[in-house]
Amino acid sequence: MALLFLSDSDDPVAWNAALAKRVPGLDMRVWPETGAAADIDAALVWNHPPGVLKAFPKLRAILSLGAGVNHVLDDPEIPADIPIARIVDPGLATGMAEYAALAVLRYHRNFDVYERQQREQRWRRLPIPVTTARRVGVLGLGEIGSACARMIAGLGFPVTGWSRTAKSLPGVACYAGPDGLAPFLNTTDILVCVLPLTAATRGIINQTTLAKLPRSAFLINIARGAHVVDQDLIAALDSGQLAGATLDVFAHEPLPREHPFWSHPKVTLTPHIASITNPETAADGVAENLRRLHDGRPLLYLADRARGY
Ligand code: OXD
Repeated sequence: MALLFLSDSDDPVAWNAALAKRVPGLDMRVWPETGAAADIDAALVWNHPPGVLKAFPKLRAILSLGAGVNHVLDDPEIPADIPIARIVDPGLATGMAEYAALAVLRYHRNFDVYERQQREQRWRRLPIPVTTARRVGVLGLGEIGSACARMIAGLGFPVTGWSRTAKSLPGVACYAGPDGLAPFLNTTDILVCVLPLTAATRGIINQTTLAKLPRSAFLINIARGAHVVDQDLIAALDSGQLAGATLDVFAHEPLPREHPFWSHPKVTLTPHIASITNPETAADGVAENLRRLHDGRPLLYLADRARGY
């Protein structure tokens, strides 16, 4: 079985070592040194150049190196009948939840204000807010959203969640569907976006939805940049509707140098590091899918092309 490895950011040496332990005899080829195109059975990819996968006539599976598959589905030239699987990795979900919890606590305990005060050499103590009065809303309740909701609820915050279809999560008040979105937003002081990017969720954080949050709410986006209408977010920050935004993902990455987010005083940004797939924790699932492919069994963690995730 030959596996093509193609990523703009993951380490092929670490992946080869992690997979070789689990799939003896695996022949991993790193793009662009692929050898004969007809040898390749499966591709393990992150941000592949559109169109390149159609060059492999025997390709039978596309495995995403991340939890999201929108980077695969965005390629109009991927063959229609090939299964696409995402990574399900407890380490990835924990990393996302840690990032979300850290950003929630930072706003909750006014560290954004203290960072500004330090720059101004200003000594001013703010009251410590009540944890049980700070309502955190998690948009998206899949594996990762549920991990975020559980970790933040574990810190003592009241947590609600919103998802496309109804979900139930112990200790989390769940809202669903278009009708559930406004009541969810109306009671969210800190909004954490962990949605998959689909046609239905693109631009979901916009002037209308931001206006439904209580005044001076916060946004934490660790899903995809295209969930946010950038100019609407900036307008909400400038008007005071939002008190701050922590952004790990952007419509164009790396974020262009001229983008106003870089210098906006109410924006904290990080370079898409909320979680990074670690071969040591993620290789089990990929190895299992390679074994399944080899044995002709159905793959795990399949994305639904029509749903978009
Ligand atoms: C992912 C990501 O999809 O890192 O896993 O964004």
